[in-house]
Amino acid sequence: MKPVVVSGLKPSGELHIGNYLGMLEAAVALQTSNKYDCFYFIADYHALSQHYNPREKAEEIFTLAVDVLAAGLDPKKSAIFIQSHIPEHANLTWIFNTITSVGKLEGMIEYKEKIEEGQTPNAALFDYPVLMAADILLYKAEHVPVGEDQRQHLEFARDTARTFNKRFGKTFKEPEAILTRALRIMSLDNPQKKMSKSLPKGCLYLSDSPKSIKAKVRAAATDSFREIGYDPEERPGISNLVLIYSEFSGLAIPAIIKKFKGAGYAEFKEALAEILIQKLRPIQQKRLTLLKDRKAVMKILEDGAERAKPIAEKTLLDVKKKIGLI
Ligand code: AQP
Repeated sequence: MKPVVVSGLKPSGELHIGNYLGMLEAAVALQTSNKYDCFYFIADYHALSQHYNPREKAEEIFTLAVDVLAAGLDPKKSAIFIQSHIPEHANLTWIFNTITSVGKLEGMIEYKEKIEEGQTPNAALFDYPVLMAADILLYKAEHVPVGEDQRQHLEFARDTARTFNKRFGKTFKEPEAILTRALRIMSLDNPQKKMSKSLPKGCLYLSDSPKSIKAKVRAAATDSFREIGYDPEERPGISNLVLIYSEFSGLAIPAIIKKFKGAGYAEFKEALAEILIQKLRPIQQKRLTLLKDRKAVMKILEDGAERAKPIAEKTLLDVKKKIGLI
């Protein structure tokens, strides 16, 4: 059996380039390597932890499925499914809740950030890391491609595996992150914050039109220096743009700084917008085709759930035996 890779994306709005560079690109590369059994899911239960409109949720799930397929996830290589179609995710969460301390959950950075952003916390937002641990451990994942912002949650999943094994006997492997570049793409309008679906003003979406890309990049926050440079601490705005340029062009950061020596921010931003337009075009074209074929997309998700379900059921059965329910 190949090592297992698991990761998810929340249908809480359209995908942005932070989701793409932080997670999706790595997820596509892992499935393409043929070295892993990949499970990628649409984290609809996670999305319910934030304020939402029930009339929009089904559409957000569908659009996210379209986005991930357009970005390169391939149902022939990976199981792609909807989290809530496998109830074992929620069942295992409940069991993990019983071995999780409230104090540990209170220390989670993302939870604190969401409250600072003005979200009214509900128990699901608080419990988010436990559901994420269940998502990962249910499939006995060894690797989890996630952006840098999810590192603490992954550490939490590792702790959960350790605690469970210690109490009930060896059951889970401790998963590793695949964070080869530990990317954190910052918001375009406020580079102190990460680009986030819940802060739409700072997002550059995979679906943005060339006109919108140009306008967003032109308006992106920089600083009062004149030269293009890279110093995320002192100059977070321009550094974020240089990083995005590097990721989409494949050029190393020092090479970019050399290339734009003597150029102003306007010229650099123009070039960055062009690269983004070019690189996102094939994804957008595929996206338009998929949007017209709802039935095919939903079938992919059903087939993905069929593949994931027996594995999830087997793990939960084992867990129930270990904890004394069976
Ligand atoms: N700004 C980012 N830079 C790098 N990686 C990022 N990810 C998210 N934002 C960035 C990575 O994208 C993957 C999927 O994220 P998610 O949809 O499950 O939830 P999230 O991390 O909470 O993403 P958002 O955009 O910030 O959503 P909201 O605002 O709804 O909470 C994850 O692997 C994440 O690391």
